[in-house]
Amino acid sequence: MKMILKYAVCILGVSVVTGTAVAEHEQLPSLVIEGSVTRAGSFSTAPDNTGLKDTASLLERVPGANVNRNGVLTGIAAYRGMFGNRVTTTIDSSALKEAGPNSMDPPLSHYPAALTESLTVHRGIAPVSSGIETMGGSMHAKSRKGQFAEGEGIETHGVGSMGYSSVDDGYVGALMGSVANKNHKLHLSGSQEKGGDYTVKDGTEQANTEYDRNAFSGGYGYQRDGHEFGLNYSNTDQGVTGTPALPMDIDYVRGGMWDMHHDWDLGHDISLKTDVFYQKMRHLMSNNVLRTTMMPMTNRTKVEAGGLSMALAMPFNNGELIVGVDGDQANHDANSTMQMMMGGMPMSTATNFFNRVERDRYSIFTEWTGAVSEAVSVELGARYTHVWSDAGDVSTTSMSAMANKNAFNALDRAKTYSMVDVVAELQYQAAPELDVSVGVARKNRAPTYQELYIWNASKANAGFADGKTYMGDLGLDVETAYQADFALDWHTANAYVTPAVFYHYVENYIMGQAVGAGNADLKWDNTDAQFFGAELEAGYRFTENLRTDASVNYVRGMRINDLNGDDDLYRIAPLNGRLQLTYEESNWSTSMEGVFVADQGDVAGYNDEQSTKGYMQLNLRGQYEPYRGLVIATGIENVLDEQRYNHLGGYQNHDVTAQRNFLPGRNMYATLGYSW
Ligand SMILES: [Cu+2]
Repeated sequence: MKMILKYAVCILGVSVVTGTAVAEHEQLPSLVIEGSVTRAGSFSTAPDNTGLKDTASLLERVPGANVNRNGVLTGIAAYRGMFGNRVTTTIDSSALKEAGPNSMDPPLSHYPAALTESLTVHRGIAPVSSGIETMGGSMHAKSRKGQFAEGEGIETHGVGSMGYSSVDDGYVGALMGSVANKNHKLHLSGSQEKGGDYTVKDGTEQANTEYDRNAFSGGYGYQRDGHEFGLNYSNTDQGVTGTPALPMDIDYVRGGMWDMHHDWDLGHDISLKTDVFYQKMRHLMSNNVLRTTMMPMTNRTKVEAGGLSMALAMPFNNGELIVGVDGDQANHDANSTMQMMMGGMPMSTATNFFNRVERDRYSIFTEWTGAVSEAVSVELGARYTHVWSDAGDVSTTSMSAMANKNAFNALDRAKTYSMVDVVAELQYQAAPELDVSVGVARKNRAPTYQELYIWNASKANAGFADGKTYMGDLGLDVETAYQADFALDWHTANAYVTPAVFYHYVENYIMGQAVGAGNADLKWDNTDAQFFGAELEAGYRFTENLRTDASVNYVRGMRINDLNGDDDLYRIAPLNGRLQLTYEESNWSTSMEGVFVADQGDVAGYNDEQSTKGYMQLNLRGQYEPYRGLVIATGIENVLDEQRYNHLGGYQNHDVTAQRNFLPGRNMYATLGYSW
């Protein structure tokens, strides 16, 4: 649990490693948090041994990234002020879909942190090759799958870990093992996490934060003569888990995903990469599984989805040319029930809210990356995407929803969108220790099914958690962002400084507006918006054993042509930073980490977003490796046990007039990990 961010900076294929990153990584396999800024501008982190539950939590350590936290296991990825469906998240190269319409199960909740090998975030403007609809960024999680044998015989590898956290009386246990020779590999893994409501200062509990998740996965891999093939199945079985920022909690999310990969080396530096996935998941949520209510509601949902990506890479004109096709299809259904007292009589209604909703994407792209001179390299990409979506007729037994139902069923709901994304990035090695990168792009996103097809006031709005009811709009246009990004990367053997600034202008930005909302508070509508901000990371190694690392993130999101000066966008992270001091010896290390979060007063007026106070947090961590592969770690988070709120954490019981959800109080954790 080295809390340092390690930098492997690659310039035109030459790796310059700052500090002792490589040596230590070999010593503590997959247990260090590591960051790498590469030429293509991606940042990778790996779960450490701090007993992290949610892979999305790692994003809080990625420059420019953050997490909209609706529950302990419900972390929605945010990057530079954009979140949810604007940010592409893949799991093992699969564009996993959420089972529910309120993003209770965002893609990163599919795999527990203990079984995640790495999370890679493309910094700045995401390449077109990194996914469909990457307007707000692109990130990729990779699960642990063991490894092929390097020699002739049979090798077994694995990772086992267990951890305990005091703040929620929670435990996590995970085991992954693989048996392989150099051609065949079998792997199997399983994990269990369970915990209660976490406590805030003085032992008060934050309601609706208990969690329960089991996961297992297994697969087969094959490699020989230029082929690498893998077939995997992963299963999620999440039980009763709180999402205090949302109107309901999770009863369950169950189901699995199949994914298949084939990398084919055709010789002459030509390769063909194929990824296929299929998923089927069911989900039940209700407002009385963890809360008490006079009006019990449930929502039963399911998703069935699949996708295919193929990318052919070949040498072209001093660089590499990739030509690819991607496509996926997703089908969503949601059925809700509601009970209430009408004139002293219990009454219940059933509503088929989303019926055979489908959203399909077909996309082709080409991207060239290469050197145009000794010091300058370029990435040029273009992608064309066609999105088709439709929704079946809905039904309801609720009298008050009848008119909206009839109106919706009478409409033509099939929609098509065509989008062209273009990216140009330039990397310039201005000096041996200074890299400059400049990027411009045009990126798009088509409306989601929730934005199109919510036909009666609903809070199931892809995890917005703003306490408002929303209405969809079949007339929505595609969002188009014009993006510019500028970053410097200065690094020597003992120091690094990497400032970055960006500006995005978004045409037809989709957000809630009060105009024409019918029986809802807000209706999705197009407007224009801008995002700008900066990130800075810096680090310095004082001695062989002592180093410091720091980061600062700032982002502002504003509406253009705002009404009455209400120009701030919703759920934008406050100014925040981290400062770490790390002391490390060959088999032990300790670190002190300060987290700084400023007040957030730039809040949205249209949905009554509340401002938050800033805070500081102190974390102390230590770890010891008594012998190779065995790591014992312990630490105290929020040492001063301060009571504070997460601006991105939503409101208590989804009530915008209530306080925000508390962040956990003082937490002592201990973990034991063994890898072989
Ligand atoms: Cu849900």
